[in-house]
Amino acid sequence: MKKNGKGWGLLLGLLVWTGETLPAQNITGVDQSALAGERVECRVPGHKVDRGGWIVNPVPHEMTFGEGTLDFSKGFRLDDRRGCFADAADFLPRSKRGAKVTVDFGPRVAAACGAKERPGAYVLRIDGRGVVVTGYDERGAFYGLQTLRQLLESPAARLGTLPFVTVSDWPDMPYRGVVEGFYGTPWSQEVRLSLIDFYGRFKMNRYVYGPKDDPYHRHPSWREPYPAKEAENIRLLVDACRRNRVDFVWAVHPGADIRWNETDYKALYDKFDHMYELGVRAFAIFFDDLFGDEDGRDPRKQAELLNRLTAEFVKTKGDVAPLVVCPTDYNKSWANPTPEGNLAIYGRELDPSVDIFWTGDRVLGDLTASTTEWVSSRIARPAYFWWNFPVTDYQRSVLLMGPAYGLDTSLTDGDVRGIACNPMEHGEASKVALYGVADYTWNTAAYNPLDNWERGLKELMPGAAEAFRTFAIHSCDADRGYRREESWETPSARLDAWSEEDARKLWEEFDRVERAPAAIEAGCGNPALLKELRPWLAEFTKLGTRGKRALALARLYRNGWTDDDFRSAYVRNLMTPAERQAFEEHRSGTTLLHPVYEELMAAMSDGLHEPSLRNMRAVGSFANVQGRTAWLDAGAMFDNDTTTYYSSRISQKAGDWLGVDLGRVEPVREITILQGRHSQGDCDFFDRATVECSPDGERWTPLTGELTNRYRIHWTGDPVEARYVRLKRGESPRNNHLTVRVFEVNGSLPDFVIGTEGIRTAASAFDGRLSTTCLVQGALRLRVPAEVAGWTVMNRPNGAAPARFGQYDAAGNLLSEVVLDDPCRRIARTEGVAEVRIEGETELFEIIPHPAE
Ligand code: LOG
Repeated sequence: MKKNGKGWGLLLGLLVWTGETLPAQNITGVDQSALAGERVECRVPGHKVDRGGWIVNPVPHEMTFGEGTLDFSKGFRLDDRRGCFADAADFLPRSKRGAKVTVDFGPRVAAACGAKERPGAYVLRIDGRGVVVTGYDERGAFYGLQTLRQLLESPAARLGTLPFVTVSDWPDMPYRGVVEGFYGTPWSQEVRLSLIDFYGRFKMNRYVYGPKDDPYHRHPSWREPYPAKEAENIRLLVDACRRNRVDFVWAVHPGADIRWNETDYKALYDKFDHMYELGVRAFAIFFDDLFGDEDGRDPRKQAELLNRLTAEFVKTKGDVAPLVVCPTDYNKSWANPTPEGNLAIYGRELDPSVDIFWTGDRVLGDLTASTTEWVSSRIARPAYFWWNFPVTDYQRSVLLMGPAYGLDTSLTDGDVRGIACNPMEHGEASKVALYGVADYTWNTAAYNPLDNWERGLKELMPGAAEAFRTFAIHSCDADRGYRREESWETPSARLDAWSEEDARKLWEEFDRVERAPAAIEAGCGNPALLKELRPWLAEFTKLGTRGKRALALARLYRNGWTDDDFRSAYVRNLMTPAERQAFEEHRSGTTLLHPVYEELMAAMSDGLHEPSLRNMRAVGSFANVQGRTAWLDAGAMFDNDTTTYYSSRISQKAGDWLGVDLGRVEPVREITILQGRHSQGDCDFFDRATVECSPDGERWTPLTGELTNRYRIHWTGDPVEARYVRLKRGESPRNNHLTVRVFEVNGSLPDFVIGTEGIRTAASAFDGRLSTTCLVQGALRLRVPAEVAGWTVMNRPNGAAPARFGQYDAAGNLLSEVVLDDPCRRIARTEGVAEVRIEGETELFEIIPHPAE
């Protein structure tokens, strides 16, 4: 491959940010003013806090450090007064001569040391005599031990001493934990066990088991007992929960096919009994997501069932927790607000012991004072908040690794019973969010989302915390649904609002992005977590690489470099359809990093446009038609793909039109237009429209009469000499947007294309869009009109066997041949050529036939 000195310099520039000023070349069309890029404001509440090396999560309510330290270099001697913490205290290195650790609980001892009179409260005292953990109850003592464990695991404990300290602590909300309530692959037994330990370690106390894809939880098999193996697994989960002082709540979802009769009551009772036999002591019934006219939706019948089970099952057994129900109206946007609504009926008729789930103002929503007030005034009790975060079942292509925020810190247990957090199907990765939920529900007023997130990342991946943070900060938003802050520390970059400083920072961030996955692979230390992250990490590296390159290219471009070496490097940095698909399946950087790449590449493609025989461009009355990034959108009308479309993004009005500029006058024989995002009842179209054409963009001739309510418009007729074709809006009260999927003139292909054997999406090679490709596995044949002086061919060379560009005479003799082994080739016309053939295998981004001067 031919490379001159300039080319090497350019390629080096793609690898490192040299910091040197580039020599300006012929600067064209780029605004050179050094404006700052747009900055992203972080709206995550909170700030990082220096905790002096002593990290305890949830953050304790009261923690008072004294003078002095306790030496534990000889280990510990456990005095387990009630004999129930041998397991829970196994983190203590034991020795007879070690420091004494006394663990006890009960209202009497708790009162003596000033512990709060509240379930789960404890006091932990460390002084010269040793360590004393006193719980108000058994769980309180267990929590005190968790605090002790975390102090020992804290960075500051590496010196072999603990500080003299008194911790007085208690949970604010009675329910703290998780609902496994998502659609998709339920967690594996290993992940569930690992999570249950995690709940215990961070003082969460509830695991509601209700995976939508467990057939024994829902239809068809909710009535049937679990088969032996699954039953044994549940038993093991219950045991693990008991060890971790977590209530295992088994949920059933019978609504889709339940009949309100004795047979089904009995079936449910027996299923509960079967679960009771497996050790389950807490139950929930879900009536969410019933969208038809199922009998199961009836709130009165639901309340009757819960009341009867409360009386006949819960109270009779004596050791079963109050039931929990998820109503059919589980969020405000779907709820009937009236006294006849589901919630008000529960408020009046449902046994007051029963807890009621609520997801907020929407399915995916914040926990706010207004939503808790709204619901509790109807259900006549505080709701149990089902938080649909970080669940991703509505957008499985992302991981939500950002801070847990959107939780009002002024709420108390009088407003809300607590949180059941609905996580991702990726249980290990969900621990970042759970670390936050644990903290919020325990010490609500002091909850500091950003600080919690910083601590959580270190807790979960101490061996690669920085790299994990880089991955997490760019993996926060799903791009739809529950919108989250993402990439808030990274400046953006735009070609027309360039800041050298921001561009450098962004380049450095892309560099960290590129390197983070390797660091995570090396330092993660949790194989199960790594397994979940891996598909995203693979894409993350690639995102970093192409982002760096796009920035380096943009910098050169701004200095006027658009020569063939530049074009080659540019084409190399385009994504193939396969790469795009892989990215779409495992996305990160959806709000900033990837859009920066897309926009820079799109903006540069404008400058790489060359005079072509066929340069289809969208034209129209809407401002975004000619806009830089919208050019990509408008181009979607020419890409032969009916799933992509141009959208005006603003209301249509009198006089609007949209059309195509063919670049030269051609005989127009056929026009196909597809309006709307789809052809069934979409409102984003001109419901009255006329097709017109023009040789100069000024004098227009109608080709059709006024067409009414037509999504698909097809015109053929005697050829008309025209350069412009447009769809013009007729008079209509409609003010929707306009979307157009297809705008084809003379078929999707230019008239000089004469053969497309073994070619997929040939139009993409002529659509003026470098982001679309045409797959060649055969021969693409082009006629060579007299006015063609040569071609630019942009392709992704097939490394092993590059395609060939052959020029043939009228008799079919090969006159010249060029091997397409460089992404950008400029080829001159050979004397006597009549036809061009591109043969072999390649992905063509664009072929541009140049008209002679
Ligand atoms: C489902 C839930 C799902 C979530 C997020 C509830 C009560 N039910 O819209 O299973 O994981 O949304 O997609 C839900 O939230 N329904």
